[in-house]
Amino acid sequence: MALIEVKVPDIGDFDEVAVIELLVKVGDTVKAEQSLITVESDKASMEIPSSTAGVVKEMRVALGDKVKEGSVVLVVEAAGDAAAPAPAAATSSAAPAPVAAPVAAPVAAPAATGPVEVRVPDIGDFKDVAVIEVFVKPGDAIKVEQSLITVESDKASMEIPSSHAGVLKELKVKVGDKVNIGDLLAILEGVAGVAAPAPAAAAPVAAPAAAPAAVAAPVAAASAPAAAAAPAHNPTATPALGLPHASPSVRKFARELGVPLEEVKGSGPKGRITAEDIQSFTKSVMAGSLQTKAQAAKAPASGGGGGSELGLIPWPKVDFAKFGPIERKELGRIKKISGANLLRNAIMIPAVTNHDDADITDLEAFRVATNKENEKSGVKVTMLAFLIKASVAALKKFPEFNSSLDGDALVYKNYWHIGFAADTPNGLVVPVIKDADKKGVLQISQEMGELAKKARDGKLGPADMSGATFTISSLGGIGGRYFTPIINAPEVAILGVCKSQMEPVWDGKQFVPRLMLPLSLTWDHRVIDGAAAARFNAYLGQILSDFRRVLL
Ligand code: CAO
Repeated sequence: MALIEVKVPDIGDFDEVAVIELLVKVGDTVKAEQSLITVESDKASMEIPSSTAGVVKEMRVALGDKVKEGSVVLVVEAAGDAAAPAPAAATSSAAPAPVAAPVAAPVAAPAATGPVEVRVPDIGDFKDVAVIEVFVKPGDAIKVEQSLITVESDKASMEIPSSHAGVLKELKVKVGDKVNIGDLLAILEGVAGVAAPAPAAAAPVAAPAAAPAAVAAPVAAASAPAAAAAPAHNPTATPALGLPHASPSVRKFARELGVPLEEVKGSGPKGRITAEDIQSFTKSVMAGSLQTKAQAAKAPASGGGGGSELGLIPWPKVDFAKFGPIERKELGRIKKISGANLLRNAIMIPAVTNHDDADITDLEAFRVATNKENEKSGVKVTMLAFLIKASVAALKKFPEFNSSLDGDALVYKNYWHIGFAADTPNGLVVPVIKDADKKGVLQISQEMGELAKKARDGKLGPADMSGATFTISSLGGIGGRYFTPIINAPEVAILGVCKSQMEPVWDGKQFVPRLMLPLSLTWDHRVIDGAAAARFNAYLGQILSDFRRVLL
């Protein structure tokens, strides 16, 4: 089968027009007259149709390329002998009639002496084309060639320029009106020194009779193709390949902002996209209430932003099933919510973690003894309750750890509500012991037990989980040495605790066995300095090693 170059036909006055849309790609089967690309000048856009049917083998133009009559658009393998046009027709060179864009009046025309009528120039075979935009209003000072309105057929849109300069006295058309050649658009009042064109010059240069073999003519080219140049033009056709309806100025506006037109919902007649649609689309994307397809494609499978807003490379997309059997499970509600919060806090807080050890030998002995004594009461005193009490003492000594950033100000809180991370079958939650400073270790232990049970049963209410000024995350019952907990914003610090163990500690004379508790304090460097963090940890360690200090 023959390979045929499809070329840009005679598109009239247009020279070096930009390719703004590619409507087909390699491998597509195209019909004769199917639109292949859209080109655009500063005043009009038009679709360039195929001169032949077949399969696209090669694209010879890319977005942004400038083309003119004779430029090869693509190479098609003809569908069959019957469908393959004669070479001359296939290259489109013989196809369309010379056409011309609406041309404004020459400036040097005789001066106007009174009101001047501006009429629809010869726009080729266009009949009853709809006015889709009106750019001017009575009182406006109009320049020669200034666009007054945009008209649109189903394949092309074009702006109609003024043939005269003057002040717009009366506008004779409105959006939705259908216009034809010669229709009165506007009445201008001549202004001093303003040229009025000779009637003949006001109309664009009409296209001569069309060439007969016009299959490759730009269908309804905005530059006023001659009648027979677009024989297969279907006035009832919907836009080709779902191409959005938008005037050249709107397309330009969208391109300037990087708005993907095909994703904008048009609010104009027949779904036409207006400048306002572009604006509201942009606003929605900026506000985060809308994602473009490109943004969505970059998002990780687990949802949320893809990091593109941070200039990160896209999240890796791996077909895990390629490497072995897999099972896919949706994240639970708590994981989804906490995940988003953790991500924000990890990214937005310049966090540093200090690790330290506290000698809790005596405290643990005291705790065990207390629990023995209180066996009958049913309330078990936990190490975490002591940690909460000790933390309150440290927070009181170092108040910035109990604060929150509010813009450029620091809000110091004169209450001490301590959150504790609780592991539940559904995920991590953080219930809060309110007014821990006013409660004894026994009461804290009891409340913690109740809150931890509520957490496991999924019965915590928002009030149980709000208002914390500092959080403790204890993995002590599980194991591990140190970790780096993530701050629970808007708090500014969090204490991570791991499993205590007996260690040989040098007492100045000898190694003695001591129960050492690993502490990991993460703090917000915008609020807290490293020295303060080290002091906080050291003070906390002192309290834990001799709990009587809490009373001081
Ligand atoms: N070192 C050594 N042992 C410890 C310890 C420590 N720091 N802290 C607690 N333990 C031991 C206790 O002695 C107890 O042992 P026994 O059963 O022998 O008495 C056991 O661990 C359980 O401790 P506990 O009943 O006192 O519970 P807890 O106060 O430590 O923990 C709670 C309660 C709700 C915090 C816990 O169940 C939990 O969910 N922890 C996980 C928190 C978490 O996931 N943090 C990570 C957040 S970041 O992802």
